[in-house]
Amino acid sequence: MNPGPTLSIKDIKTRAISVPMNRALGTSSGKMSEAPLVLIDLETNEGITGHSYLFCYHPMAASMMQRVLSEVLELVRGNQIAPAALSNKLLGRFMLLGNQGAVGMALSGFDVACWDALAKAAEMPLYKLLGGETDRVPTYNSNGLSLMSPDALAKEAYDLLRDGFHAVKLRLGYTTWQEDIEAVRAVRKAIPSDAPLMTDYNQSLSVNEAIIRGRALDAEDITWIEEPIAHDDYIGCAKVAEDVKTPIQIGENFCNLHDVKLAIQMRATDFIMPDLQRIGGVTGWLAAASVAESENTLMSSHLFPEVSAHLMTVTPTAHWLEFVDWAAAILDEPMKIADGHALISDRPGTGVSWNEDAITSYPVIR
Ligand code: SMN
Ligand code: MG
Repeated sequence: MNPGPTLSIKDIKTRAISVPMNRALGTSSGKMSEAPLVLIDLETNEGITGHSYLFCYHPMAASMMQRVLSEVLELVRGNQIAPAALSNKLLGRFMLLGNQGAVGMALSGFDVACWDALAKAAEMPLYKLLGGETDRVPTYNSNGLSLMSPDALAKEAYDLLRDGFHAVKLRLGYTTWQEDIEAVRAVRKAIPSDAPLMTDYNQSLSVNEAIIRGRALDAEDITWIEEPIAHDDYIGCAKVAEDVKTPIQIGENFCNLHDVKLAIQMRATDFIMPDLQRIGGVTGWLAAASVAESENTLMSSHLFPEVSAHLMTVTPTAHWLEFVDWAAAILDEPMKIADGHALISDRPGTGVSWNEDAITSYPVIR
């Protein structure tokens, strides 16, 4: 193996743009039709540039994350790219402020760009550098299926299974449980009977309501019920998981290893799905995957399919890759899907690199 040259940090450049979503995401807590993204270019003194992107949830958060990254540059300029050591140093520096939210997200984006640069220097795709073998991972289409009419859901579910997908995720949390069931049945009818169907409440229910709705969903052949209640109410989540047969899925809001460990040990969830940008990038993900392994807990990903796909190949309890196409328009090689799997490209690094013409066509976030 070519260990590649030692890399040192020269500069961190960021740009914030707003990319329209092909299908709006309407959840029980509002509708998003644009993806606010921060693009990170980590330049090294050796001429290799690491790329990553952040999803900001709200355009306002873009400038917050950019600000954190400019502070990170002051702390790491000239340092060797050694992600575990850098992550330790930066988490320590921001400990008193708190490493959740925009701070933690910016640090994760930095970590992912570091790993991209390292894999490029080693002239290997990231999954190979990490010890992975397979270049394809099972994925579900998580675009669309927002809260809408049963007819619109049926049509969209059918459309989402074109282009090689075998599984989809439906957003729930209508005013009544009967409407939730109606939505599930509309989707079920439109997809093959053996197609896995995930559901997501985006934290909209009370514990009691989650138990009522979860029990109703138990008859509907659902792969998981995601975030039925407030994500950090692990006591409440454990009550729901105890009373509902369908597996509960949480994790997109885990901010560190303690969250992962506590949620699993409190039986707050059956499965976990950490988010690359909240869990600490590649470095944080690998640690979370090892907790999931030791607890025999199936682990899926949240957003960022391009990089998460690499990580799923080295996640011992890997379950499902969440696929969204929100960044596809600005990538020069968007992910390919075939036969229910995401295909990882053999390019060195994470495979994330920019389509500069496309980027200039989208509004800059200031
Ligand atoms: C989600 C993701 C990103 C923004 C809003 C909601 C959703 C998911 O919870 O899991 O896909
Ligand atoms: Mg979710």
